[in-house]
Amino acid sequence: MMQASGPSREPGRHGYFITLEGGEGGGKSTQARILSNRLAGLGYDTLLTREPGGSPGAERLRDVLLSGAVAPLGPAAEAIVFSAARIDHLDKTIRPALAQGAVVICDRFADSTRAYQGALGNLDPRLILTLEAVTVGPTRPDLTLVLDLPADEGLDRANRRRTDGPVDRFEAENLAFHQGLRQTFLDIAAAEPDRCMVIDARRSPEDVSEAIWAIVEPRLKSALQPARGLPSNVIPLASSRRTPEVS
Ligand code: Z5A
Repeated sequence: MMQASGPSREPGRHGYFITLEGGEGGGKSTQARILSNRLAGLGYDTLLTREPGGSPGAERLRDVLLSGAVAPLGPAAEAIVFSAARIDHLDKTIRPALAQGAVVICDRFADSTRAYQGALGNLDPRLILTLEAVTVGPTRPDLTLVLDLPADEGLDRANRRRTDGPVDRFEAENLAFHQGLRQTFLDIAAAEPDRCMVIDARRSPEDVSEAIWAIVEPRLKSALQPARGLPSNVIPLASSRRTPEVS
């Protein structure tokens, strides 16, 4: 069990919160898995999770969102449903794990709402900021890894991965949408350079994972130190867990 240090952390957060973001097919799920396995191998408590989803209630909303059933209601409605899923995910999965000292690795999070529904959906930024304040509050990621590659390469990868299933609601958008998405994630990273690191995702999975490790390792070392003792109400976690949906 590790314990977080640092002056400006969320009260009760003893772990470390890492999110992976970016456009389609950038390798987020692949890299989230590699990072989680690497950290678990080093003895870190890790929790690998994803959005939309990551808790039973949020997984049900995931099915609805990716089916496209909410799309006709417009981007504001979609942003609200993604946020509803996030509330459940944070309450049931992320915050308890952070309170217990885990490294939480989440495949997509609130930056995806900013990008997909906010920028690409032309929503008033004040709505996105308000939703984020209500849903995420102080549980902001410590580190966000933005996996960046040209939109056409990402779509090619996603197409190759798909065997015979249908495209989901977002994969079905055109190339211009995905190019705008890439730029939006780069803009988010530029606006928050302390939190966000952009990774060139055109390289091999092994090279990308080494680039990620070079960023994560020193940050974790300075943020987490061995716990001196756990409060009596904290149950130590197994060394590595995944929300069932990403197992
Ligand atoms: N969404 C939203 O609109 N608002 C929100 O608030 C949130 C989400 C949270 C979730 O879809 C959708 O919800 C998503 C945004 C929207 N849009 N879409 N579509 P999802 O969870 O089903 O999938 P995704 O998050 O979009 O994942 P992805 O972009 O499709 O893939 P990825 O995770 O980035 O990549 P991957 O699955 O690891 O790899 C893709 C393929 O490339 C696979 O065959 C790999 O073997 C291959 N790969 C991976 N890395 C490499 C490298 N380095 N080289 C070559 N090939 C590679």
